Amino acid sequence: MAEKRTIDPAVIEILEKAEAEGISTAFDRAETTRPCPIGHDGNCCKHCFMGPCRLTGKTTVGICGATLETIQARNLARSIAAGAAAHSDHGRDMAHTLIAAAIGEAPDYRIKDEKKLRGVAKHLDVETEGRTKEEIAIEVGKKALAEFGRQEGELLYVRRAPPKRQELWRKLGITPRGIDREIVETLHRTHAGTDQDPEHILIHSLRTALGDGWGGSMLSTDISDILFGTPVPVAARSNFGILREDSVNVVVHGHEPTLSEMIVVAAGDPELNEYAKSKGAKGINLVGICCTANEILMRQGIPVIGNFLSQELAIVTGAIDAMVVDIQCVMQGIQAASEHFHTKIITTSPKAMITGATHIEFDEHRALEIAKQIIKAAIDNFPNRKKEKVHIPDVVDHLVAGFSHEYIAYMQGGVYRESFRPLNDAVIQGRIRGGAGVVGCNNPRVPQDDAHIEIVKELIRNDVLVLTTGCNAIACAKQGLLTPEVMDYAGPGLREICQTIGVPPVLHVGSCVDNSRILTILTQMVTEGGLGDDISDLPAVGIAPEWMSEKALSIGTYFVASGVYTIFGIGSPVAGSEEITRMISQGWEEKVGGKLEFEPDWRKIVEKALAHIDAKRAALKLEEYSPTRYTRSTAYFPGDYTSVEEFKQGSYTRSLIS
Ligand code: MSK
Repeated sequence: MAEKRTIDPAVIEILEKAEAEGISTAFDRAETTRPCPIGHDGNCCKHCFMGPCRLTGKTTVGICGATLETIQARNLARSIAAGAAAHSDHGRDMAHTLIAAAIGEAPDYRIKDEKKLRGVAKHLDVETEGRTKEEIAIEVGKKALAEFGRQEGELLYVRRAPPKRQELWRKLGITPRGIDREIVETLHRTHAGTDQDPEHILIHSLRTALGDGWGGSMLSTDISDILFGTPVPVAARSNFGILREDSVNVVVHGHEPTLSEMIVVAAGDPELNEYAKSKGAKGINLVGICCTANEILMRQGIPVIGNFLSQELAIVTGAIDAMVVDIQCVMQGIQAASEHFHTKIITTSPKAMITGATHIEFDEHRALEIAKQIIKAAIDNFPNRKKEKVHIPDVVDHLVAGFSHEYIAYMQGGVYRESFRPLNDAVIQGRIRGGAGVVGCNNPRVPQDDAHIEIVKELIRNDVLVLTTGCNAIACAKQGLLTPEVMDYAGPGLREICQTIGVPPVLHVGSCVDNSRILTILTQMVTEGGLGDDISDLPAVGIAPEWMSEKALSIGTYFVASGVYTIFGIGSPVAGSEEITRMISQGWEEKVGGKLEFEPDWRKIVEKALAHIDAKRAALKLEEYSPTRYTRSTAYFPGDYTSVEEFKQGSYTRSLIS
């Protein structure tokens, strides 16, 4: 039943098409592939070849004597390190591109945001006085690269955190020394026969993840803004209805904006559009999936077809002439799906190939030339499209994206008085109850987008301002939650503030690496004053309703290490150990003020989030939040239910968007 697999009507239509045509998707495979219960709960160790050791039944230690807790800690630490590596390697490539652009070796790129460049230079101790932007950019790029390979001292960006947080990290010895160094040390510590103390292993995970959040990811965001522009609000469209029967449809999928930004330029090339016409198409229609979509959506308003679980289904429409992929979150299943149609899968990263796909390697030194070659390959494939195999669901949603932290500060005071004062005051007064970063992937173990949307709706209904990234942002886009119209459904206090400032109650702040923007926003709120002196004082939470990737674990861990209570949906990778579960929740909370929990029920996630926000408000001695204070009506609970009790009893039906 397609309806049980997703809440997205377009996905339902295409799932039915896939089923009718016998095409396997991740939704099918999730049903036929049962998770291994031992590995699922983190009870399996395969770090050496004496095993794999499965700790189940009477087996309580591995062959080497490793306890369940040590095995669990090793598994989790390795996942966090892999996630940190993925984000950070992305950041490293951005730094290389910046240098290449500045020295003239990547002539298709230029420094678009000089103001941001100068701001970043300051953070990296790069002199700006009397220097050209290219000179500054070269040194910024080199300093950024040095942060990856730094062996001693502290990452320079750590100074961007509130002073109290920095002190805490120093006291605990978890200030990251170098981005790569902490990742490598995790791999070393978790090698057979090295670090055998679970708490000791996991404290290093905090350090590794901090190297991602305040290092690799933050550098990636900053350099992307320098090269491609710092996002400002932009209107766009989403979902499958953005595909066009009469045009060459090119999908970009993956994560790095270096490629997708150049594909945007190539798709607008008049000669290539003429060439498309010569092949019988009306033009070139460029759309995105996953976070590369978020990158070009945030800066260019390029429409987004869907999130992680929509990638194979885009191909099943039969209307995609080329799917151009780079790194991360690209399912190998797209190749098998493409073999049922004319779709060309084009891999582009020197780090990532797919057997059977066409590889056109991207090189930033010849960026536009290669991007044009890719678009030409898509155009050449257009005549192979079989009309009778095409079905494009007529579903389109509208959205506003582009809320960089710079814009959020600007919108609260303009160029001369930009600040976080209005937002902080609204929180202090209780108009806004608190804030939530709702982020992360899709996971076919649960209905696509359901928890994403329900959680966001409940939060805004309860006057919680939502910052969204990644696949949650795309889920929100597809359900109309990124439009000003959604204001009617926000709680009265939040609505009042959003209307005054002129923003929706759900702010799209970017891609996975842009979760670092949320760290910056939290820091800006602390710096503004009135809400404590550390991130852990803020009435704020982090939520990843449908997480699946190791990157999500790294993000969650750096949020925790920064002082944020973070709740993941789906289930726990350490469910097999009560001790490790306690260590990363209460244990980490005692150390860093943030904790990591896994809660499959979205209703409980909302309850926990609101309870935490209220507890933080009480600790700050702010007025108790009252949903009725700023309204004369019952608008607090529009839709099908009228009270918190009704909501808690689960008698809620979806009415907000439909
Ligand atoms: S793309 S990491 S599925 S958010 Fe960044 Fe989406 Fe998760 Fe990938």
